[in-house]
Amino acid sequence: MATSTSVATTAAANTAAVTTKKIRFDKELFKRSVLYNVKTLYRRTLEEATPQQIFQAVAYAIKDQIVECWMETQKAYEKEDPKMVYYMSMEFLMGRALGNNLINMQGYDDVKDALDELGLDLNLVEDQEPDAALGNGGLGRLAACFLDSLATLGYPAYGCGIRYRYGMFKQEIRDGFQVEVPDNWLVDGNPFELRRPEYAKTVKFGGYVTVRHENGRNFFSQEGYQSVKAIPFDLPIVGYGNGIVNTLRIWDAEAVECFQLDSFDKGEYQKAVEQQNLARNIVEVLYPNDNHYAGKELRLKQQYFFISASVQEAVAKYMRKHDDIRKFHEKVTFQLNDTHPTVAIPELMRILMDEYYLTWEEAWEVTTKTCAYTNHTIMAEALEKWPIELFSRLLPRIYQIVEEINRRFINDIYAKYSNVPGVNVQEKIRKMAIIYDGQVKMAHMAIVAGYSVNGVARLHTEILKKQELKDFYEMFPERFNNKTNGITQRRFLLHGNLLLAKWVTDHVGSEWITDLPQIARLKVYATDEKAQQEFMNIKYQNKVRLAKYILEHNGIEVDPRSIFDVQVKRLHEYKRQLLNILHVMYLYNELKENPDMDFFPRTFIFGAKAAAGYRNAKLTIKLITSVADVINNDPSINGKIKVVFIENYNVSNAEIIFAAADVSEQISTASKEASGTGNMKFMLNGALTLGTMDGANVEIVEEVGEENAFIFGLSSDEVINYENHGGYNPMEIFNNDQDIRKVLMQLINGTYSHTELFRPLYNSLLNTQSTDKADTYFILKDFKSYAEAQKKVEQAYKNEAGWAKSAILNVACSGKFTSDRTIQQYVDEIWHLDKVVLKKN
Ligand code: 26Q
Repeated sequence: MATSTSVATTAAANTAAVTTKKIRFDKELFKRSVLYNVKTLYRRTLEEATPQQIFQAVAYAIKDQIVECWMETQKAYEKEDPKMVYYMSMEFLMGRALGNNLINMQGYDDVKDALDELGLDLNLVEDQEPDAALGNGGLGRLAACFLDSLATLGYPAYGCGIRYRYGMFKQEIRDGFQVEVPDNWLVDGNPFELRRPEYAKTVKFGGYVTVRHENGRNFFSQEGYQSVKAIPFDLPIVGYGNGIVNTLRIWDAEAVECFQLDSFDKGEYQKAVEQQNLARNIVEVLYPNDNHYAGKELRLKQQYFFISASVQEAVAKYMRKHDDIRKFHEKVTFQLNDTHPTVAIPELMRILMDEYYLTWEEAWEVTTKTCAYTNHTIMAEALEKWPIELFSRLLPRIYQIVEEINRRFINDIYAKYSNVPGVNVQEKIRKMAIIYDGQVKMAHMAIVAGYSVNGVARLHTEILKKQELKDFYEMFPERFNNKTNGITQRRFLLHGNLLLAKWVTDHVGSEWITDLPQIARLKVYATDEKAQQEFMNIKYQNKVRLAKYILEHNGIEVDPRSIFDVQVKRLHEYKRQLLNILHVMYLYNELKENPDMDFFPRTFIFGAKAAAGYRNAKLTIKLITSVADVINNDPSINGKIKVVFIENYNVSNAEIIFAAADVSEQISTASKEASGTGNMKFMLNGALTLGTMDGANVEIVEEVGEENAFIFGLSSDEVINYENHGGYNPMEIFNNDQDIRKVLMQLINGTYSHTELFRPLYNSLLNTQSTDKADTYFILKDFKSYAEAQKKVEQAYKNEAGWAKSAILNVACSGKFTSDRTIQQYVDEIWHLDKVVLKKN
């Protein structure tokens, strides 16, 4: 793919054309390479090889091609020495690599043909690859989309993360309940990864700190600690059609010393076993919590483990080329994906002071110019607060540094506010301190020690500034900025929806692949009858594909002519899957009472994983599957409603689901969903949004027009206003609305299960038993408005031309929501990187 190249960096956002490099695909060579790989890896012929072995052979053949460009790119970075961004994240929800790499190498069709000639189906080969599910949901998938955009735009970037032995659990539905099954994604080996033992680092935990005073300053040293060796594995991130290949570096843990087999000293042996166990535990499994903080010691170990290794490597790499560590921030920036990687701040301070002997002031100058923080939530229960006892025991030197950051920050608050009339400075300190009430508040540290704080959608950033982080915004207004999320159209349209991608290209050319706003040229086709029919036909074929998937996986038959109404996302009370299923129960009641009513057939599709310990979330899954069982098996409604719960929602089946959706359910309680990114994937695939004015829905509606979406419910201001006045009284609604009362009673009267199973859900909405607040997510409050919006969906769908028009306009107006735009804004407004262009000689 690459020939010999020269390099040039260009100013950010400038006009220099990126030389398009297409893989020079040699079909015969590729076919020989696949056959050769099957032979050398497995001692088999193609006919004897298992499907998994064939996948491995194909993947290795592709990797060989990627490696050329990977080396070229890294050589170019080495030579040009551009500023780099390190995207630090506990999660990278990459999904499968093979198809994505082929798409970005512009080799998908060629490889498909070559495999055809070998009698192989590329789709089936792709299906053999396990998802790299190293993430929970939105935050992790965002990191993956960002890496795709960084490579495609030609920006020098590293992703830094953890090589979990077990990623996000596989979800099985047994007897209607979620069962978590371990995801042993590495069993067959990962053909795309490269182990790099030459870059291993040592990470220290526990022990105590000694101080030595010499030449008028203190020297700190951690003693009596336990060490873990961090070994990096590199994964290639292929840019689209530009020959650039960036790196995602994920760290594995190993014991520092291996067993001394000749050592029968009991203490030594014990120590070796302990170190082995410590190392194994750290990277064993991804915590499956989404938007919920769990103060687990192992989680903090994971955080420090990959951050210490990544920061050490960033510093070492910088020092290989430069001699003045005081200018580190000119060549390096760290983007912290939520607070999870925030120990990067004291870790960088530690290295600068304890290993490079900078003064506090010098180290602070560098650190605060290096670190930037992205906030992904306003939900109080998701904020990380570590108990001092745990934090200081595990990271004694790091804790000292955090204490000093806190001490100095409190002095700053005091200096700024102690003489301001009307300001209670003690109150400010109580609210803003990094260490308070026995806890270390990671978000406060990330704001105080960074140069940028960003929210992930306009509304979210405004709420941060006006409510959650108001005091910090007042103190550091220049640090706050918005970066509305985006998604990569290359995975979620070009790869996930081949039919629509081709249709778009046939109508407006292929520029949209790297310049999504060009897709707006489709607007003229929104009212074109032929285009409408073609569009609806493609949607139908994608619905047939999903119906087939559902039949295979769920054994449920669904009608592709019905409205596909889809809610796929993590299960959380604030996302209100409960509102959706209660409405289904209501519709079913209507239909039972009035079998001849005018009703357009509807398939309600859900997909969601619940955190393993989240009772109400898991019960909601059981409610959905129970309602599905009753409704799907009731012949009296003639199949007018079907309810499907898709097992194990993940990146791979998401591509099939988005392509087939008519209606995109984005129904979070206003103010709670920071952005959402699924909403964008649906829009790009021509689904209409049924949603609240929350997160990025606000901006989606702004782009496509309210007439092409279905908006309902309380506004974020109304929600926040209720919250500030002690909530609202759902009992009033229950008492006055017959329909709602009937549905709620069905939760506890045995309609869908024995009477007590769903009692906790009933209680969460009404709470007749305790003094806890009821319906904290305003489900009953928004119910009527939601039901009305759903009625409008049905009316709109009956007008096929009108629906097609709106759907095409959704595709056409999705340009803003590419992660290419988001990344360009990070580059221009936060990171200030230069593009690297590979030029053919
Ligand atoms: C924290 C501490 C201990 C264990 C787990 C966690 C943890 C893990 C994952 C906390 C939060 C998360 C994930 C949060 C997340 O995915 N947030 C979503 O981020 C998206 C990208 O910005 C937004 O679009 C979504 O609105 C937001 O919910």
